[in-house]
Amino acid sequence: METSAFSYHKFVRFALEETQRRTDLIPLHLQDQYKCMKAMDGKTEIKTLSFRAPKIRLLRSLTIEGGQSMQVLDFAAFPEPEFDLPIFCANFFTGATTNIVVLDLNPLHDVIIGKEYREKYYKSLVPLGQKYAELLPWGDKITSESLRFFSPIVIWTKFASSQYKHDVLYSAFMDYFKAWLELMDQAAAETNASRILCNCEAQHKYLTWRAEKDPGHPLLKKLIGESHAKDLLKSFLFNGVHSLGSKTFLDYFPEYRCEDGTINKNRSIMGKSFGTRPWNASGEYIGNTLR
Ligand code: BLA
Repeated sequence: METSAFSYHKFVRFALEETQRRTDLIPLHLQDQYKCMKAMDGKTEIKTLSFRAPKIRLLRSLTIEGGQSMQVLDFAAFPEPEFDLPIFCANFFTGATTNIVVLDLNPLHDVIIGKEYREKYYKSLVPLGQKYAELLPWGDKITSESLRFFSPIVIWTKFASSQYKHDVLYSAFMDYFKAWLELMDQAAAETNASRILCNCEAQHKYLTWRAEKDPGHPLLKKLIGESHAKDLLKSFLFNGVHSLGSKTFLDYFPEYRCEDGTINKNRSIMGKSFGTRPWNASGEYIGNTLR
């Protein structure tokens, strides 16, 4: 019998300790006013942390603790633009009845058409992905727009809260994060200016997408109100969206343009697809063509 609510804090503690063992974490104090805040319901607690390190532009974590009814972890690590490293991404939503999980090393560059980037970073990690894809099976149909940001080793899963899969999730999180740190350790800084620019733009496109369309926004707005939520998204969660590039959401994703020039409020234009994992056991893309 579980008496106390499950918490994601140990995930954060593990990640910070593990990073500290390998590099120098420097606190960033971004959004210190949100370090620990209460949601408008007076109960739910939101905590944030942010750091940088020599190869890491931003490592940040957001946890939401709402007792038995809700636990959320949003943990990410973004490389400095001199590195084409993937973006570490852990988004775990635990509600009273269901869990929604995305765990991935989100690719900075194409892994669907070409094989260069895929082989550089994912080839050796495919067995790890296979192991957890069996334990945490493909979660249901997903939007094509999200899939574009996922790698061959993405863990996309949903499970009932009664299934108690959190131990498996914790070990997946630890293994994926250690794999990311290993890649970071080995990464050499790019010196070619046009490649650095290309990394910068790819990261900016990713930030622009998530700052506008992440599925957690409505809940965040409900918890802390629209203006705090927007501020948290742009200056904390997806920090860099205003500094790494100057293109707008509609420059990157023109298909979202409405006739009056505003951004289509829908999260997806293409709709949901991919009822099964569109990557084979060698990490090759086997889904239909993505735009
Ligand atoms: C749902 N979160 C989802 C879903 C995905 C993600 C794929 C399923 C809904 C869908 O099919 O679109 C996560 N999607 C991602 C990630 C990327 C992506 C990580 O494209 C990266 C590129 N989730 C959070 C936070 C909250 C949260 C911070 O990360 C809450 C504050 C909640 N996620 C949340 C909720 C849902 C969800 C409530 C269900 C929403 C719905 O189905 O409409």
